[in-house]
Amino acid sequence: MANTKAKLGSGQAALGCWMLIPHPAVAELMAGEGFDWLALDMEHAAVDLSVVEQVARAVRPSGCDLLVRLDGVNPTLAKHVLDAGAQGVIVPTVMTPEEADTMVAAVRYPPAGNRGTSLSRAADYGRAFADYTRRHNDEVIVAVMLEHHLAAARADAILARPGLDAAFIGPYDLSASLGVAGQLDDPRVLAAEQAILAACKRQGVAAGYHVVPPERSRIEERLAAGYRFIGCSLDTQLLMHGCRNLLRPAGAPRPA
Ligand code: 3PY
Ligand code: MG
Repeated sequence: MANTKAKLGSGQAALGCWMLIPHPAVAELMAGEGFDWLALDMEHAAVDLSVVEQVARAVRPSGCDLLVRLDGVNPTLAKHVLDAGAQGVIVPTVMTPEEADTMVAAVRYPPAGNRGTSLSRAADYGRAFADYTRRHNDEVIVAVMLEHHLAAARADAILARPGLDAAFIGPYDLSASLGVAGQLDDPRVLAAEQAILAACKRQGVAAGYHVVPPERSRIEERLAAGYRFIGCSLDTQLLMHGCRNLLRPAGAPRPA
């Protein structure tokens, strides 16, 4: 079973990182540092399916799980990324229980769902067909992103749907939905986050949060608050802050 699924299912935290740089070397390097999962972003980065497949190859030797953030509530894309070898999907901007159901069904083989079988890379081109097909429904990871205030208001109804491993807050979109894009400390944003966190706890779904600044203390704060599926910054921010720390240790942006 995937490490991330086992941790989330047993009440532990699974720490990952987002990837916007679509290159297997970046994935290999980051996976080797011990993240439980990496999330390759097909919503906001120039990632195509051939990159998903290359990244899937690059991360597995270290036991890291590859998750792919889809471009929306997109069952067809979910099938493609799982066939390429991803262990699961992160679905952005889920707004309703029906959308959650659609995606839970999309990643599972019949009779539980409607994913098509194949002799794909995920099934070792057919050599592992029986084994992969038998185990897959229990092992696939599905996280929904709740990142709109209307989704926060219906979080219990969405998260009560069966088959969800985690609910991930996207703080930027959540703040944008409230008319305060990027103001992550706005009281309305914080209240919506609390509503989602509380619903996660009530419904037994791991709460997730994207901590964007690459600062350990912020990750610790979220862990202490009860979040268990934490995106620890992203490759581009790690690189940017690494450069700044070398050139301007105070962290100031580049002077104009
Ligand atoms: C957001 O903040 O909206 C995100 O999607 C973070 O990954
Ligand atoms: Mg978002």
